[in-house]
Amino acid sequence: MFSENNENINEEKNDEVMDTVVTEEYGAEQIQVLKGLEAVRKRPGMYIGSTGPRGLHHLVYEIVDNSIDEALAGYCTHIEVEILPGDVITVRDNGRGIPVDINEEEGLPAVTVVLTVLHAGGKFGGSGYKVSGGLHGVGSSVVNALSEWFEIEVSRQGHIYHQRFERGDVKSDLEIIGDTNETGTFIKFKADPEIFTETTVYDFETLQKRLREQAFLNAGLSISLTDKRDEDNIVSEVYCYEGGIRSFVDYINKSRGLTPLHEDIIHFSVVDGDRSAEVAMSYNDGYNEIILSFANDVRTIDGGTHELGFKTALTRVFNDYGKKFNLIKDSDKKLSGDDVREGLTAVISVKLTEAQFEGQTKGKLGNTEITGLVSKMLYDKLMTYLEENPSTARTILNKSLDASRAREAARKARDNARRKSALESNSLPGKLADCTDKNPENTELYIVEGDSAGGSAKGGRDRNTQAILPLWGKMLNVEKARVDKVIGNEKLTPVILALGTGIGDDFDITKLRYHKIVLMADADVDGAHIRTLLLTFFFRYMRPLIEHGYVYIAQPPLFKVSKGKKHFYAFSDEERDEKIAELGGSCDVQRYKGLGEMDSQQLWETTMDPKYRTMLRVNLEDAMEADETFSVLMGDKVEPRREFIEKNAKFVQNLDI
Ligand code: 0RA
Repeated sequence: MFSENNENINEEKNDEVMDTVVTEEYGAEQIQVLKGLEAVRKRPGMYIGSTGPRGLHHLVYEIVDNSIDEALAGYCTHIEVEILPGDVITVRDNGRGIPVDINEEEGLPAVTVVLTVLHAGGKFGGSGYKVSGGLHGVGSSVVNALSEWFEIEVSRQGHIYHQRFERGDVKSDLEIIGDTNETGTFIKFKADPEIFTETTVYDFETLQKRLREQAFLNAGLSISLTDKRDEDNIVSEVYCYEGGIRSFVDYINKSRGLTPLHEDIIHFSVVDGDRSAEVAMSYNDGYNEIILSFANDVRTIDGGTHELGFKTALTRVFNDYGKKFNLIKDSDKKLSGDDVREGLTAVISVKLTEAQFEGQTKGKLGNTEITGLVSKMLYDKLMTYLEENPSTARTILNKSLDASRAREAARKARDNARRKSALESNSLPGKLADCTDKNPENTELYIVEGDSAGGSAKGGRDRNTQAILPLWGKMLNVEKARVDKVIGNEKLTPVILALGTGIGDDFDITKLRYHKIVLMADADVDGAHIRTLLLTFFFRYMRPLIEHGYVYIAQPPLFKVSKGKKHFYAFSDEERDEKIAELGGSCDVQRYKGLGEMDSQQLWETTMDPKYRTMLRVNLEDAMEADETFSVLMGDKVEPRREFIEKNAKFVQNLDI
C-alpha cells in the first residue's frame, strides 16, 4: 500500500551486508560473472528499486515479464505463478524454453549465461529479452543474484534440463534430469532474507493486481496465480481476457460501481511500422477521471507523451464535433480538458522499440514521436465514431457541457469568496494553530482527526516549524460531487485555506505554505477512512502535492510496554513481543486505541519529533490506490464497503505495501 520511502531509512544500508569472496576455484570468466552479480547484491536498489516489499514483488514481475515476452513473440499461451510454503515462488510457461546450447563467447550453456551475466539476454537476439529501461527488463540474472537459491528447468529438444544457483553462484552444472516432448521454462526461487531484510513474505493481492493487469494488456494470454502457503486454504485464480484492454475498462467500471452512459466500450488501435497504439474508453455518470497508461506493458503512472496525445486529441474532437453539429454555440466557452474527461475511464497502451522512461521513478514516457501517433489515431477514429453514433455523442457532449458550466459557476463563487476574505484580511482557518517560521521549506502541517488528538498535538509540537490543523465536521461524499461542491465543504475548506495553493485549475504550488503535509489519524477504521478521503482529495484536486512528495502519513505507536520505570513504544505486534522479551516478561502493555489517548509529551516523542519519528511518504501509486478504495467506499454498493471494513486490519497495520 504505502511507499517505502521512509524518512529514516538509509538507502545504502545494504552495502555492509554483502561481502562476496572470490576464491581461486573460479576461472577468469567466472570472476567476471561474479563481479556482475556482486554489483547487484551490493546495490540491489539500483536494479530493483528497493529492498522493501516493492522490490520483493518486483522479483516475480521480472521473471513473469520474460515469459510474457515469449508470449508476445507468439510461442507461449499459459503462464502459471505459484506461491509455495516458505514464500518460494514458481513461474512456469509453455514457451520454447530458454536455449541450452553452448554459447561460443562464454563457453557456457546459453541459459546459464542468461542467469549469471547482467543484461545477457539481449545477446541472444530473437524475441527473448527486451531491455526497456527503467527498472524493467533488468533480467533474470538480477533475480538469481538476489535469491537465496534459484532453480531452473528448461524443457526443450526432448529433454528436461536442470540447474541450481545460490545467491547467484552456480551450484550445479546444467544437467538432463528427464525426457519430455513438451517445451517451456520453469523457474523456482526463494528471495534472499539477507537482502530483503524487512520481509520476504508476498502479498497475494499485490501479485494478483499486477498479473491481472498483464493479462488485460495481452489479450488471450492466460496467467494463473495460486497461493499454496496455507495448505488448508489454497487460493487459485486464472486471468485471461479475450477483450484485452476493453475488458480492462469494463473491469474498472464494475469494480468501482460506475454506471456507463453508453453500451459499448469505445476502442481504437493503430500500427505504424514497429510502433503501435491502442485505446479503450467509456464515459460513466460519475465526476471522476480514470486514465491508466502503459508503454510496452509497463505502467506509466506519471503519464507522458502517449497520455498527452490522448488528452489533446480528446479535447479537440469534442470541441470540433460540438461546433460542427451546433451543439456548442459561438457564445459558449470552449470545453476544457477537465470538462471532456469528467466521468471518463480510459486505458492507453502503446508499444515501441527503445521506450524512454523518464522522471525520478521512471514512470513517464518520453518518446515524443508517440504523441502524434496517439493523437492522430484518436482524433480521426473518435470523430468518425461520434458521427456514426450520434446519440452517444450527444450524451457525452452534454455531460461535458454540464461540467463546463459547473466549473464556471465554481470559479465565480471562488472569486467572490476571495474578495470577501480579502476584505476580512484573514483567510486562514480559525482552527489552525500556525507555526512561527514562514519559510515553507522548513515547515510542516499536521492534519489531525479529532479534537482531543488535535489538543495533544498542539501541546506537544515544535511551534517554530509545526502547524496543527484539527479536522472536524461530517465527511463529504466526493464521488458524487463536483469541484464546486467540494470547495464549499466544511471539512475540506480549512485544508485548502491552510495550504494556500487553491485547487484544480487554480492550483499553484508556489503558494504552498508547508513542504511537509502530515496526515495523522487513528489506527482504526475511521482513521483509515479519513486518510483515504484526504489522499483522494489531494490526488484529484492537488495532484502536484503528491508528485512533489510533500504528503506524509504519521506513524503513531500501537503499544506502550512498561515495567517499573522503564517503558518502550511498539509500532507492531512483533515489536511489542520483542520489547516484552527484552524487559524479561510480565510487563504492563497499554494498547493505544486512538491518538487522543496519548498526552502531548508522548505524541511528540513517538510521532512528531523529527529526530525519532518515522513517517511514510505518499507516492502517486498510493494516492491512486486510495482513490480506488474511495470509489468503492463511497459508491452505491454495500458489499465492497463491508469488505473494506473487514480488510481494514491489514490496511492499518501494514501500510507499506
Ligand atoms: C531467447 C530465445 C528463445 C527462447 C527464449 C529466449 C525464452 C526466454 C524465456 C524466459 C522465460 N521463458 C522463456 N522462454 C523462452 C528460443 C529461440 C529458439 O528456440 O530458436
